[in-house]
Amino acid sequence: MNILDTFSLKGKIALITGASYGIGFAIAKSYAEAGAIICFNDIKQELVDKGIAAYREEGIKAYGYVCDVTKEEDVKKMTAQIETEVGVIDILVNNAGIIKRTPMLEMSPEDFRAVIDVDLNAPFIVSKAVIPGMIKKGHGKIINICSMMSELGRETVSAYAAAKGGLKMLTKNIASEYGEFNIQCNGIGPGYIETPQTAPLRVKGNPFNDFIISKTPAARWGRTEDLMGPAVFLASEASDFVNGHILYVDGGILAYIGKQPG
Ligand code: NAP
Ligand code: GCO
Repeated sequence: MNILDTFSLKGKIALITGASYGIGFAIAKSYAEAGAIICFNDIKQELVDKGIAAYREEGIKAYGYVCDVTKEEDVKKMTAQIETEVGVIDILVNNAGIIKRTPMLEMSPEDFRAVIDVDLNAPFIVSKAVIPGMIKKGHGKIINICSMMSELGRETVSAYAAAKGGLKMLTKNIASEYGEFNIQCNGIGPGYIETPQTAPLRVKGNPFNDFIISKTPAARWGRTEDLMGPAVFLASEASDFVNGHILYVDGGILAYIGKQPG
């Protein structure tokens, strides 16, 4: 087999959570280009409809589902619907996520819990719903969208960092527990990427914008396109012996102390 064939996702059924736009949409697009059948969800019907239209504009017939990934019954129903309408899921990307930027002492336990619920509990819930089908099929790929905050902290993102740090370890645990069933579970740790989630950080004059550029050897914000190749690699046979790994796609932030003054 030609080495490039091992990167093909032809005929694979992929579920990308929270993928009406942003990073999830870009990953879904790359999977479609690699031959996969795309399933995605969002919380609101209007967003699912917008997502289906956006995929159609890219020439992709995507299957969209309204589902709050924090609700196990919703997730079980969506998984069963996909298995009936499309087929058993081969590739799961736990992408759906939220962030609340509040100094910890001002953050309510409810807000802290809300972030943990979407960013950590939901990947557990969705993976739990999808793994049995992967075991029956004899293979599966789970990719968890981690973060720089799986490794680093910063002011105002205590809940998000706790969730993404936990997601790194959940990734390693799923890899450990289900590797024997030919299921590989890995993470992607995006750097600072231009999406709606980081839009507040990129507004003109926000010093954080220049700070991130000074901390990134690539000297730029990441683009969702930068994640497409790594995501295809981790979803394909090319990574069948990669398991429990977090692949940081960050332009070098984690390797760099930051631009020297002067
Ligand atoms: P985004 O633009 O805010 O999109 C997040 C998506 O998740 C939206 O479609 C959102 O739907 C959906 N979502 C949120 N809560 C949900 C729930 N309970 N059930 C179902 N869907 C839900 O975020 P993004 O920047 O694309 O980030 C995607 C993932 O990458 C997140 O896990 C984020 O933590 C991670 N990440 C982002 C960056 C970055 O720099 N952007 C870097 C590292 C990691 P609604 O629109 O309905 O809320
Ligand atoms: C923030 C940003 C980051 C990015 C990303 C970095 O407020 O620091 O939102 O958390 O979203 O997770 O990898």
